[in-house]
Amino acid sequence: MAEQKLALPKDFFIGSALSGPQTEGEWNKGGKLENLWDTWSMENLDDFYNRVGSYGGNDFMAKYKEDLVLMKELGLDNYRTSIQWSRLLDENGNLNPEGAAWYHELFRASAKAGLDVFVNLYHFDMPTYLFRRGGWESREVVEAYAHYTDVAFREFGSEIKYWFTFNEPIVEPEQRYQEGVWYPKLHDYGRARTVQYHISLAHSLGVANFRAAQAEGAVRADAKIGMINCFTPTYTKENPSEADLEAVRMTSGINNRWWLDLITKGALPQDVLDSLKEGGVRLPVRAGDAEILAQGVVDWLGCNYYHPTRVQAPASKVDQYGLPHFADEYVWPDAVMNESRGWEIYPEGLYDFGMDCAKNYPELEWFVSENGIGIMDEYKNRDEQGRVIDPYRVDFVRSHLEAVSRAIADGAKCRGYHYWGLIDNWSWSNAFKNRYGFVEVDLMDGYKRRPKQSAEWLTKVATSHVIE
Ligand code: BGP
Repeated sequence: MAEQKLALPKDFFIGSALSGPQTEGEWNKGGKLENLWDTWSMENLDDFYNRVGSYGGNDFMAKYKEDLVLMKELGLDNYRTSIQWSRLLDENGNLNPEGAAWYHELFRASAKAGLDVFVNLYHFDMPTYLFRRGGWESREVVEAYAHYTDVAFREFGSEIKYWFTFNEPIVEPEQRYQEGVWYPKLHDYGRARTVQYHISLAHSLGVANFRAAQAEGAVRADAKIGMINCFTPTYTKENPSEADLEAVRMTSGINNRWWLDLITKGALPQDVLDSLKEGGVRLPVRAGDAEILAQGVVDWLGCNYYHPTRVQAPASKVDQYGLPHFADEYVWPDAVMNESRGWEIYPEGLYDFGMDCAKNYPELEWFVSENGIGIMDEYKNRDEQGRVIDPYRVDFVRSHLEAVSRAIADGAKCRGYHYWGLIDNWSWSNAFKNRYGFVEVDLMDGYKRRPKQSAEWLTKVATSHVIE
């Protein structure tokens, strides 16, 4: 007998996520100011794969009309993008009319194409002039972000229904301040936590501004505010020691619970704060902060899911700077890897996330806000018509959607799924190395779009809600 195919609820939405800095291009046109990606590209282009810097995105500002039609043709009803702070406001925090006009035009064209737009306000794109004033280490920048959100809510409040304060607020602390991967490439656990704390305040001020603008009628009455983070369900060895479980508690505490508590309870997890304090990490807490954080409760959540985290007790409890080190990586011998990206493929993690929410945050509605697979040298696998042949992409999405379907059946309040990068786009310092799209972007042919083989499968699933 043929195996029963799983299905997704009828009102479950399927769309795609993208971001302003990775797609728009025109980095210095229309009054757009430099952000850290532009600055890093200018300072050291060698840090970017094939020396492709931030400047071009995937040419979305030139191609958005055809891209929107393509999204719709492929069966999607909505997509997420982000407003670039460095495009919307000038250095004095005033509206840049050309930047505002672009986003109005994009939202108008999206509605015309029959697509709902989910708008995120910050996607790792710190304006450089604010970085020079301290970036997320500075309260002044937290205030500047709050002002930016207020301008955005009031400018686009009648057009947009789904708003998000941040994409993956855990990533800048880690990549820029802790792991030394992204500009300014620091290795400082304490400064990373300051950044994390300030982003939490910024998020909460943003939510407060949203509520105020909505109460005044400047934002649609049916609009919702959310946050998007990359959640990494955290596992350790079989038969773990107490110390291994402790490593899980703190790793998941910093990456996952910190944000889940903030957005559902308006407070940060006390056990995590206590452990940071014991480890000598001083957060820049001021009187009145608890009241600010209390305003951070959202209407729903986006979960970006790519891979789990596996940890074990650390060999040493301090790093080379004397700061606390809570966990070492655990290499699971059975892990299936996406070798191009170095990320484990583990669909069950999404099911576990759903069950964790159902148990510990039972009121919280959420959706999968990013999920996808980026593959290197994909252009080499083509059929006679020149189409990229990418069965692994179908396998990846199918297995993750199946995990979602099972989670929903078991009580998860998961409302939809956005694939990361329907159309290939610029991936930070990896540039165009790993391709995520169901649609290829040909860099040798004016960023031309060409659906890959997997696109047919996506359309079937998106329109039938049956996981083929
Ligand atoms: C997420 C980001 C996206 C996107 C994606 C893929 O962390 O929100 O911006 O880039 O990951 O990762 P990468 O581009 O690093 O391969």
